[in-house]
Amino acid sequence: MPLSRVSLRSFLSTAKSKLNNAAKHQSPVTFVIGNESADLDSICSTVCLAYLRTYSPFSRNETFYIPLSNLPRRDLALRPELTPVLSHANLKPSDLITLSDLTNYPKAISPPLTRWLLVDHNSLQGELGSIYGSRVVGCIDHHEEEHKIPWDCGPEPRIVEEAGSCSSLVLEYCKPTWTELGKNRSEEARQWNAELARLAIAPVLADTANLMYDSKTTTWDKKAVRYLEGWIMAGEGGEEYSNDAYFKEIAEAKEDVGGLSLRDIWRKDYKQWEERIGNLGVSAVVKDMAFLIEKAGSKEKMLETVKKWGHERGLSLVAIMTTSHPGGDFKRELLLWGLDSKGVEAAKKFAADGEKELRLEKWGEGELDMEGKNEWRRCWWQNKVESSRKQVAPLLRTSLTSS
Ligand SMILES: [Mn+2]
Repeated sequence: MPLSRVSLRSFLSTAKSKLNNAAKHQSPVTFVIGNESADLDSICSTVCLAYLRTYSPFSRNETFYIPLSNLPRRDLALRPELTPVLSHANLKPSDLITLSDLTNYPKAISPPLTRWLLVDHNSLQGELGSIYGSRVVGCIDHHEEEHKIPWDCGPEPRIVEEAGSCSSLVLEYCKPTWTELGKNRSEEARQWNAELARLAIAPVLADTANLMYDSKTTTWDKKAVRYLEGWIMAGEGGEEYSNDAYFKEIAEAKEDVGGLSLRDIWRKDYKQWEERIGNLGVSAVVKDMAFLIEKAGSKEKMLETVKKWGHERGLSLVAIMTTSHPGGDFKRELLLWGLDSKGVEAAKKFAADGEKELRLEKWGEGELDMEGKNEWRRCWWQNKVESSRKQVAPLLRTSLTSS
């Protein structure tokens, strides 16, 4: 018998108590978990997939999927864009389930009792990965295939496809479920659909710049927006909804990082890869170098915080990728710093190979560049603006493993 549907808010509060019970009694539990950068896409995709899987009318069992945001609770404050999105879904950041809700983290529940469904990544990283990596039962993702998940996932999805947002792939997979649930046209059900759709559409709009970002937007994203706006408009006050206004609201909230410290800005949208030779960390930042320098007080002070961050994370290679849109032009900058001999070698290799591929151009007069014995640093304008971290990080990883 499928479980009967409730609002998103009740779903999350039930999930929280299910999780506590499972930890207390060491009973079986199924998680849906996003990636470690825990951005809007990861968080919204996780909640939507867990919700629709749990209440699927096609479900033959009563599996409850617990949506886990892959970050400690205090880091929710680093995602200012979450607040407006969640509020349209009648949720607050405190309703989300985070790593801080796992008692005795990371060894919360004995691995054989757990099943993990990954969204927005296809390899469980970090401490969770080393403990629960073998318990992954499926994924829906739009990153490079890491060949970590079994090809046959039985009743769970195993989807790795190109799309602007992972949420579009989640929606495509769940569409039959949602359409079936949507046959209930009660006022309450229509409101729940509108709230869920607000959550699902937010990362699609944010990651494709309201479908205007040609090199990122795929058919999945366009189809998702068309489907989701239908549910939003059918909800209360839906006549007034516009994708454009919602996108602007999210984009403005996302860029509101003035209140954060530089260390928080580095760790806000951060990914780390641990290679045999050394660690690579890449921060994506929604403001340009000029903003960061101004915020720090000087170039030296800004660089000092980058170095400190790299050391804190034990990195051989640290990179800061910025985005900005002065006068409406979309721009990218890339700061790359080799912090030890391996990192220096890799950074030089990346510069030699990547300069042409990413159309890198010296930033300013090269005043952020540096060549030391065990350190090497470059800052560029990245003129191939369509390459985000998703494309740049694999190049950095290759230079680290092949140097
Ligand atoms: Mn994503």
